[in-house]
Amino acid sequence: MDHAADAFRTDLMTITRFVLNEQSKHPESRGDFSILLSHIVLGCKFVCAAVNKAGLAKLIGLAGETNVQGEEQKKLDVLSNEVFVKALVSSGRTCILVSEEDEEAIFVEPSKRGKYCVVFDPLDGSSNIDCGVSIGTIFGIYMLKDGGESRLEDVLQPGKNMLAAGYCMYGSSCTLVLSTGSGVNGFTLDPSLGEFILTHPDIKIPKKGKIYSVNEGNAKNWDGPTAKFVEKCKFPKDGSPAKSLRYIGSMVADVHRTLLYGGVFLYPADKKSPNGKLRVLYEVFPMSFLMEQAGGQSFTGKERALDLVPKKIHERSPIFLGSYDDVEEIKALYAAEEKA
Ligand code: AFP
Repeated sequence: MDHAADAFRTDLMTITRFVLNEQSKHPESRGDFSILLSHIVLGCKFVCAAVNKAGLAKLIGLAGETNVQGEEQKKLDVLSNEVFVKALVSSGRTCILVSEEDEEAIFVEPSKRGKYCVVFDPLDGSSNIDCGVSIGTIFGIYMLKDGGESRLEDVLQPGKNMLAAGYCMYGSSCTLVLSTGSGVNGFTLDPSLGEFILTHPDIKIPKKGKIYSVNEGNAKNWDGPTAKFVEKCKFPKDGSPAKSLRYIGSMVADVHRTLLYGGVFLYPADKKSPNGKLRVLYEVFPMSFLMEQAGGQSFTGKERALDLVPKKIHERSPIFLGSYDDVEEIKALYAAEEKA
């Protein structure tokens, strides 16, 4: 990409224009999906502004709050959730919402009801807020199964049934990465315009990567295949160079780097957490959807992640996702263990 030329571009592909272009490929479309996405984009802009202000408010004590350790973090979690719930309900296009912040699913009242179900984590990685590390919003969208009454089963669908998934990363810039099922595109918020501009068209993850990303502090509790894979990353026996370790502890940031640079991100099962830590509906599924759409893979240790059928809305699953060849190696290690 020619960045110098880009800085003076006058023909900007905003996310709205991009989504409307996609919509025009489906003449039967009534624009409901585009409206829903525009409300998600609004939520992302709001949270981005709030995240940016949070640090400043703390620094100069503007928030009108006492500067108690952790208070800002809690507030931002709750605020982000409120913003997304309100933005989604007011779109008039949703029927069920599942948020990481709410124990129960939200069933939208009939007068505001639409046909889409949205699962989301409004502010993932929130333990990183206080030190200014990148955090993000993750979302996935399903269609109501049979168009009738909405039921919990409508959000307990395998990830492969998602119509779209994405995340917004609040980092050194605000980046929204989206897939509506035909590739992955990344948009960066131009604060002077207040618009997300297409900056990363058609993202493809490298087939093999040089980075592995995992919380190695859990290593003593890992199962055999995970331990073997990480050992191979550090001490390859085939003459290939060792992989570098990068771990932020904020899934959006770790997955974003993996998507752009290649490699593998894992949050495996361990003896203490047999199902891992990450939540199926609003962490594992959206990120797996994006990985596959970018040419990578996603695996739970047993199956393709997107084939999983969740039984509960806050269910967890182990996850290995990233470059095609790297995940293939992990799959081979699990297959070998099962055979043995
Ligand atoms: P928090 O929202 O509590 O910070 O958790 C973040 C997260 O769900 C995900 O974003 C990270 O990948 C993962 O947890 C990090 O977990 P560990 O701290 O156990 O490594």
